[in-house]
Amino acid sequence: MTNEAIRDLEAIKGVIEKGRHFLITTHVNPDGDGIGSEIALYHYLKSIGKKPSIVNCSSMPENFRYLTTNQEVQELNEDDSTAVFKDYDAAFVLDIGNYARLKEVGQLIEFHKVPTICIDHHPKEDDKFDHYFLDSGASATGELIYDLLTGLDAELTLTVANAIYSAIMADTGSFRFSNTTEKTHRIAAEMLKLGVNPESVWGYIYGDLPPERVSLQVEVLSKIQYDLDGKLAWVIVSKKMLERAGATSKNLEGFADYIRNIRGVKASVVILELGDDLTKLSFRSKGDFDSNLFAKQLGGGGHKYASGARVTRGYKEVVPEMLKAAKEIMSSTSKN
Ligand SMILES: [Mn+2]
Repeated sequence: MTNEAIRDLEAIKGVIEKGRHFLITTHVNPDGDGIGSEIALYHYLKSIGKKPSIVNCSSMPENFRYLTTNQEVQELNEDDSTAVFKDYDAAFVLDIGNYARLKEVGQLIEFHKVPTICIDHHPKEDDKFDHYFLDSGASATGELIYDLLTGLDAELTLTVANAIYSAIMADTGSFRFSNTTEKTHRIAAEMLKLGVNPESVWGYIYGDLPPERVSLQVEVLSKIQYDLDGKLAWVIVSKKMLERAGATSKNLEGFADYIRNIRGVKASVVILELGDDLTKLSFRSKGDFDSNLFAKQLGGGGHKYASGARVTRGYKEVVPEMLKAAKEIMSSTSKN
């Protein structure tokens, strides 16, 4: 698969120069890359006298709260959304992959015809945005924020550096996934030069596990099932399991990565019960197995080794569909 890159630097520069009040947003259930990228862009826009607002369609993940000093990251508030959205000169949409993952924020952007700029490292799915700064070869959206800011001759502060470094750390599995490149490390090195402390960043993100997460992990790991000669490992996480552990779905972050690491496993799936007719799937893979194709078979998408899908059917119905898709992908890849 070849990488796709569109960098409308001049157009984006023009939008920033002309406007003042900018919306910054990312996908539903934001991750470290989305949040770190938002914070970095927010502080840059502030530093040049603009008025940025970060508004997401879901709440802030606890383990990235250290990147904020006050209420920089807000969750969409239904009451004032109409009044506020009318005033935006443009919206920066980060790390999105698929427009539907913007949920209500996406609908408001469309309704109020806010000009849009997409900054992303997912493959381009459509032409929904006015401008793009997109490179599917970048390890993280944080890497593209770095490119954008340096392209705009921004002076990178320690606050911005921490946010960019955290975004990249989150999406590269702490610099170990296949998306990690020489450039990723060069950017990271520059962030360290600006004063980022890698040990404390890692500690904030991964070294502060809530006990309920660990309880959930114990149960989830005990329920892993194997198929396709041990090449597929999958697990159902029911609402009851979350309740028993006192955990929420946010505590599942990283589980699919962990299960992929089992010897002989080529693909892992975490199947989360969201409702009677709503199931979320997280896919991870390695080698030839394409997670993006896997997710697409179930109406989702993502990257080659990490993807996801939300299906409007109960998990009992989804499991056989998932197994069928896995089998098809496995047999077509083993032929190559
Ligand atoms: Mn990302």
